[in-house]
Amino acid sequence: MDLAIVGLSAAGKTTVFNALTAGHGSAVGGAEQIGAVKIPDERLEKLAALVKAKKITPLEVTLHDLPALFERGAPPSGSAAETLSRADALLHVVRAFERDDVPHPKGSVDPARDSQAFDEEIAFNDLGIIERRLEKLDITVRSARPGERETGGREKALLDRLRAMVNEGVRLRNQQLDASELKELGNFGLLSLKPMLILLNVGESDAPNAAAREADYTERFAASGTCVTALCARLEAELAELSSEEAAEFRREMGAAEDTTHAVLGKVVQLLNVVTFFTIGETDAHAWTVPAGASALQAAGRIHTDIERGFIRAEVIAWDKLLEFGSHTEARRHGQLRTEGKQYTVREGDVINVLFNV
Ligand SMILES: Nc1nc2c(ncn2[C@@H]2O[C@H](COP(=O)(O)OP(=O)(O)OP(=O)(O)O)[C@@H](O)[C@H]2O)c(=O)[nH]1
Ligand SMILES: [Mg+2]
Repeated sequence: MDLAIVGLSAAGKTTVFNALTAGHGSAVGGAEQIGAVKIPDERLEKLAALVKAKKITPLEVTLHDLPALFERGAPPSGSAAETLSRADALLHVVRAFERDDVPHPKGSVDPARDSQAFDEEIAFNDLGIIERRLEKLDITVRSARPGERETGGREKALLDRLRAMVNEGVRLRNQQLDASELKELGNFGLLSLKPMLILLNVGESDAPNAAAREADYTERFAASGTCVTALCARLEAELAELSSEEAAEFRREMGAAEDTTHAVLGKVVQLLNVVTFFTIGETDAHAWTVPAGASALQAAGRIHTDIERGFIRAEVIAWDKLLEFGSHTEARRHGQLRTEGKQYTVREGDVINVLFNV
């Protein structure tokens, strides 16, 4: 899962990156930093303990700390544009902290304004992409053979529809486009299609009220493709450098919520509309994701293409059922270990063992 951190300059993007990665980023080209964060999962830890797995592989999010986008109206370019097009979601850091020694590029702190303005920037950016693609299509369709003309016509109809929506101020990420349409749009790098987590970066004195701010903004901005969270990035970045006991003590003193950074990552998973499944064995207890609605065959492909190719059947059990029975053997004896075929729809928390033959 790839997450690009975006927002105005001095919004606190790098501070958020440091808070989430505990300062473990590495510089890549340009002004970009990259860092991986593991998402702790209690279910996986319990399963690992059950089978005494030597290794635990939780879900991982790759974070990209980018420089401010759309400065002086220029669209993203170079490595930033590439990172954005590959990102599964955007983490939009919106400044809500006041600080005289760190000027806000717009002269005042107004998170609702900044959030709206950023959406307008990406809408404008995407309109440019759509227009250019439509112009090109127009030329190819006119000179195409009948079969190709039909495909081109379908794409044109889709782009015309999107253009109308973007023009009306609709945020495409909150629309239910169907999978084939999304696939068709996959290569264009439309930013307004990316799910977005809006992160309100509140000041230190506001940290105890973060939950209330989050609730307020959730009501105003959240939708199917948009989530909201609030935290004080500077405080979290400092806490990330302490031991967990010290950090907990500090949080109590500050009146800050527990484990804010993990909560943020949990929201990312929620936003991406994926389900988590597990494979467990003595060597590795592993968490994986597939898009919601994915089949057992797709899950097999996530693990390894060979396993997908040689798929015979899958043994499936819910993680808590497995813990309840204590082993696959016991679960099978009680008829709780199910045998499923390729078409089975993976459920959240399934423990899957794919039997395959290559
Ligand atoms: N008081 C306070 N200061 C913060 C907070 N978050 C960030 N800052 C400060 O704001 C300044 C800018 O933060 P950065 O994290 O560098 O912001 P950025 O968005 O990465 O900025 P650019 O990369 O220059 O676009 C730094 O001096 C931070 O210490 C916060 O939650 N509270
Ligand atoms: Mg920065």
